[in-house]
Amino acid sequence: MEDFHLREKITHFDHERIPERVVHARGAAAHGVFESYGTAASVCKARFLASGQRTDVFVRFSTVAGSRGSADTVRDVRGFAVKFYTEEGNFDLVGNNMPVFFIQDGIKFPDVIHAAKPHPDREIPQAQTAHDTFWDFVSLHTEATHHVMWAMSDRGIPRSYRTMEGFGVHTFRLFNEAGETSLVKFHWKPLAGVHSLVWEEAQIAAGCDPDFHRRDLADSIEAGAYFEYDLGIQVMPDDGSETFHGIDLLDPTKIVPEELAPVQLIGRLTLNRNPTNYFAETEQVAFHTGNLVPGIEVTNDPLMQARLFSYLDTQLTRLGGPNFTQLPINRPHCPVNDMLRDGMHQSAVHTGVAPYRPNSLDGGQPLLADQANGGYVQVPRTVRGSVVRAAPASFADHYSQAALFYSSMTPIEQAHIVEAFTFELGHVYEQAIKQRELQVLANVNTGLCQQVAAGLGLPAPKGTPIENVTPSGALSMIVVEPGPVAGRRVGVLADSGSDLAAVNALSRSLKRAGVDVLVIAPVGGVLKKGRSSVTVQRTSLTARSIEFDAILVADGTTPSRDVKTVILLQEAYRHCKALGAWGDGAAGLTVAGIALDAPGVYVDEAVGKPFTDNIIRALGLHRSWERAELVMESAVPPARPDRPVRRQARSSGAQLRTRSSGA
Ligand code: HDE
Repeated sequence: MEDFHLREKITHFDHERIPERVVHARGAAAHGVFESYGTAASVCKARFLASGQRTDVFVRFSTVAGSRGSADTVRDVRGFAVKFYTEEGNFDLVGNNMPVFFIQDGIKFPDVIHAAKPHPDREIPQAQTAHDTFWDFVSLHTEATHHVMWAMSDRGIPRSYRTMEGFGVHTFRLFNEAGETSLVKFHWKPLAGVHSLVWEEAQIAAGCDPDFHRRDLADSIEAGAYFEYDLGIQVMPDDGSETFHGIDLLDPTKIVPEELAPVQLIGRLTLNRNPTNYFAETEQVAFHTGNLVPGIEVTNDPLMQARLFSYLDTQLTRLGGPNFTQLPINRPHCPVNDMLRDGMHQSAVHTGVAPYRPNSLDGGQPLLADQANGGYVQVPRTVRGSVVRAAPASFADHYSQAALFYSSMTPIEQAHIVEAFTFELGHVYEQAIKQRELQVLANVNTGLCQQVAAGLGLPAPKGTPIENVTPSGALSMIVVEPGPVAGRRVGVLADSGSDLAAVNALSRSLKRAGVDVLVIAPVGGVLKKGRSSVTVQRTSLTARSIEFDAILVADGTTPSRDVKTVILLQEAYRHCKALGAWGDGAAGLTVAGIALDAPGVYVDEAVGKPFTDNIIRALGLHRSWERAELVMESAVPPARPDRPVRRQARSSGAQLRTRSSGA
């Protein structure tokens, strides 16, 4: 014990942990910059929204239910929390990747979270809602219905943080220099488009690479492939009614369809720097919905009001006292002159003798934070009515927007929703809970209820779904025109017999479009042929289909019967990803049982412009959804080991060319 080095080291080690966040414990973050277009200046006086302003930001993405070590790709809501270090102080936009919430009143937050978290007796299941307590709660608490539709949709399993929308959820009140107010909803629109995983990929990733999203964020930024989003606002008049087209703007279970109030873009967020230290930055960052700057106010949404209390309060336990705002990641990037003093972990050395106001001893400093001194002052407004614990009548509508959401989905997205409900309820033990949730679904959409009931083997109850819902096209994630491809990843199967010059040429031309090419070979090392060589980045043992948006087989590659390679190709096929080959590489697809004329399969003679154009177009469409029907017909494409595998002779392009190459 006299060895004080030992004692210091062990003592410090003993106290290295702090409590994880009670929700959103699992997260990953990045630094970046926000550049304002100036287009919001007419509705908001916040200086960081003036034209051309550049503001430092720190963004933390998260899942909600899982603990800090849980997997990234579980079905869950994703947090999208942005801290703007503006010259007027910090503005935190603490949003999610879904525009609505489970509850209308903050007092119910512990209820919904307790229901979603693992069962208190066995502490299982981790990071998922496929269990009795969650469905018990939401089937009884029908205001969650709209949010549950989002969570069961593909939005619950994003492909990447890069391809995820963000929403402020609540309605905010903005005001301009003249003091004119507007009601506003915030949106983040990813430049890479909105895309998700398919459920099987999410499950595979949770096992093979639980850091799937975190790795993607860090690797991409390191490679200079930054994540970009536009910030947009829907602007509604602040006419005293706090409604818009009959939608209660203070109800966080409701959206305003973009067709009614278009999203106007006001600035660009670019995530361009990884944190230096996970604990110091990502873990210790403390977001707070009350971090607002002049020009931005909250509204009387009862969910938001409760958040204003919770985000400050929770840090007292998590970060050990009231001075967490002084931590480097939380500290505003502008001067701070407040009268908060002392307390645990005080790191500021305050000067002066008069931390009170009014004072004469410190020259009257700090000044009153009023309008004249650039302080934060709310726009006055009149409030009338009785104070009661009750929800307004409009909050009683729990189904109309759930129905709107479901009817806005394409058939494949609806099929995924049916599958998700059936999967989740299939994990519920209590029959009464399943039946109750089916009753909820019956009030949303009869077809949805019937299909889920059929999957569960239960009778479909009758409900009273709202007829004649007007769908909102903006809610679907399926694109008909190819979107951007930067940040996508293509795997190329090759070996020492492959045409490596073509692999390099392909790699170069896809790289120009921002697409990364990784070579997958039977074993690691460097492949050499003639004067060409390529470095192997994945082997048949380390490659899993989940990390690739397309998989190609190089000309000259020996068709592999190796089960890992066959699974790699078949998974990509099942997940409707682009597949392709050039030259006799096509035999590699055939041996895996993949029909060369299936949708989204691109075969050509050589790596030329038509081939790379096809691949880029396919990546831009994200998936070849036309294949989904074939996949459903035969869950696994029939492998044909009985057929002798012959290396295909170089055949004419006409024979091999695929549909979308123009044949
Ligand atoms: Fe949160 N939420 N929340 N929340 N929330 C937290 O704050 C809370 C809500 C959201 O990356 C906690 O610092 C209550 C809505 C994100 O660090 C806690 C209510 C939305 C993050 C908390 C809500 C969110 C949090 C846990 C209902 C979307 C992660 C640790 C009244 C608009 C921030 C912490 C990060 C984190 C409370 C509802 C988003 C306990 C009481 C609605 C993205 O304070």
